[in-house]
Amino acid sequence: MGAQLWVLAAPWAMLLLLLQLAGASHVVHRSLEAEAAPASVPASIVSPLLRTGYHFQPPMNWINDPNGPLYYKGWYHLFYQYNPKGAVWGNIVWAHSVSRDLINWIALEPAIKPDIPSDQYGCWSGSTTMLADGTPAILYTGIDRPNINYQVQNIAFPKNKSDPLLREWVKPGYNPIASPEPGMNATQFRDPTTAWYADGHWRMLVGGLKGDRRGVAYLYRSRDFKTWVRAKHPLHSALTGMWECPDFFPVQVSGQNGLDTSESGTKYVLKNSLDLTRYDYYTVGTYDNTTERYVPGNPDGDYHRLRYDYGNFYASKTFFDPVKRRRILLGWANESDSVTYDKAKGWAGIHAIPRKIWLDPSGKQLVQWPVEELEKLRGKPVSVSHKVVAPGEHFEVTGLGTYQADVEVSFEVSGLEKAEELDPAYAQDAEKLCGVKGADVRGGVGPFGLWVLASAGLEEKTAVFFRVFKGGSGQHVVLMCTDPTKSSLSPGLYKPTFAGFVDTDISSGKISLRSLVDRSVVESFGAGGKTCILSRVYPSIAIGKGAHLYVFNNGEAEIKVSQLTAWEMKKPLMNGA
Ligand SMILES: *[C@@H]1O[C@H](CO)[C@@H](O)[C@H](O)[C@H]1NC(C)=O
Ligand SMILES: *[C@@H]1O[C@H](CO)[C@@H](O)[C@H](O)[C@H]1NC(C)=O
Ligand SMILES: *[C@@H]1O[C@H](CO)[C@@H](O)[C@H](O)[C@H]1NC(C)=O
Ligand SMILES: *[C@H]1O[C@@H](CO)[C@H](O)[C@@H](O)[C@@H]1NC(C)=O
Repeated sequence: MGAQLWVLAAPWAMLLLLLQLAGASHVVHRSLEAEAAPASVPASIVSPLLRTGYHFQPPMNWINDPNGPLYYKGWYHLFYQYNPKGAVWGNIVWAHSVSRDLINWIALEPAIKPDIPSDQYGCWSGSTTMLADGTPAILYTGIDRPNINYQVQNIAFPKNKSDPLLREWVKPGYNPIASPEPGMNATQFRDPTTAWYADGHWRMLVGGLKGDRRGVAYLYRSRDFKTWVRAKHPLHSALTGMWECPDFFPVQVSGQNGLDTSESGTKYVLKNSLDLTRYDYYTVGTYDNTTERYVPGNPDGDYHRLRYDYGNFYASKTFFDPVKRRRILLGWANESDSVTYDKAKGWAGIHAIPRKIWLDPSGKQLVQWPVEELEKLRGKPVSVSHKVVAPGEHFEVTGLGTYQADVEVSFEVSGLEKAEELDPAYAQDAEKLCGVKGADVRGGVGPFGLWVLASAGLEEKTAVFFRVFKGGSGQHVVLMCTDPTKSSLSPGLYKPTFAGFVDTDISSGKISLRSLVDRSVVESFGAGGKTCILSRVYPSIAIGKGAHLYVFNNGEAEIKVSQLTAWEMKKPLMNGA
């Protein structure tokens, strides 16, 4: 209730409410409690207490990729892959939501639905581009024949450019604007990027697969945004399997500001979603606009090393926000329960909290941080400072509802000499390392961190933690890990440990962690956003008021919490849910 009052305090929220009352929302309200679950589905799974509160989602049904985010005449627009008919993938349309702040969302009618020959069997992912005269254009993948996912690229424009909500889109008769050519795999040709302009030409990428292993970013050029011609060679390719949802953009070498996709940068980022692993990998490199080639800075790490998120995060897309001159990353997180559970719940899929991204001063990787607007949802803070956690000890953070919270903590470790030796067998594989050195395996320096969504008796807990190792040549190696293996007593859940290394200098002993806890999601940012891990968990007793928050230290070295601040999070407007 408090949250509702809060959002209404904002003048624009009144407008949003009016829009919703006026029927702008296509969504059907229904009570999730009213659903009777099949006997095989644990009652907690269908409980509204496990439905995320402040992460993006429609009121019901299946969602996947974020599509075509953009800012237009005062509104942020987000389109997304959506099944209007159920909680499993299928019948995909471009659903459409708008927001003033990237946090409170209003659902509109779907923007793109199958209704022309070149998209009649599906309207799949794509992007928006702002043309020179201020017209936004959508490029997206259409499926044009039944029973075989033959993929072509289409274009759509707003019907009424004066409508800030961009409710209606028209598809010109010259669609499709790109079709598979001989030698290209027609079922592996999708997800056009935002186009960029240079030297009289627009350019855009389409993801593809050559042979059975080479992921490809096909490059297309156009003078008029209507006739597109494929360049002889792709912008880039690598032996990784199919590249879905490519994303290509310039970054500033210093500071946190972003660049418009058409501005030239000294450095560029090319991200691809690897269909084989179902994770998003990126490289930082250079782009030569005369040879039209992208060269990753670290060829060894070409699409194996850096991930936006080392957890459950896929098919992401960025856009440039001209209001705050920042680049924002949106990504999809699927469920980690079963299809039977999803059907019983009536919903599946959420989006991660929008993250501002920028290049780390090292130039080697990106840094990510939840958009500052999220902080408007914070309630009264609870703080702990200068608290020592002895080896094997833990303490509880009380005074707030921790099932829907934002937790920021700065740790100080001493006794780095107690760090365990890093087994070289795991030196390149954080995930395996976390698999053998989970939160309950006693260590030297760490594991230390948070137990979130934990039950009072600790039968259930999701651990988000760091663990420090001695690497070669006297360097320390920091592992960040989310361990959900004890997250739930419910059967039938997917509970992998997720982990990434953190490229930070731990010699000062300082490292920070932020965790966004939201009922069935834990989204964490290590060392100020250098390593991020999103995990979906479904506790059975650590739900609602039964959820507790602890700081733990399961290492031999003492840990100090220099500062911890936790906020209970309010519920924003979420598409009428
Ligand atoms: C276009 O949108 C504007 C702003 O919402 C509205 O005033 C106008 O009536 C619309 N025009 C048409 C033809 O629908
Ligand atoms: C296209 O790629 C798919 C997936 O790897 C493969 O099964 C199929 O045989 C390929 N088709 C052609 C014509 O190469
Ligand atoms: C091409 O790249 C160069 C070097 O980065 C840059 O100075 C130039 O502005 C770019 N040209 C265009 C048209 O963007
Ligand atoms: C999300 O669900 C898990 C468990 O079913 C799968 O293993 C992942 O591949 C899937 N992720 C994506 C991006 O589809």
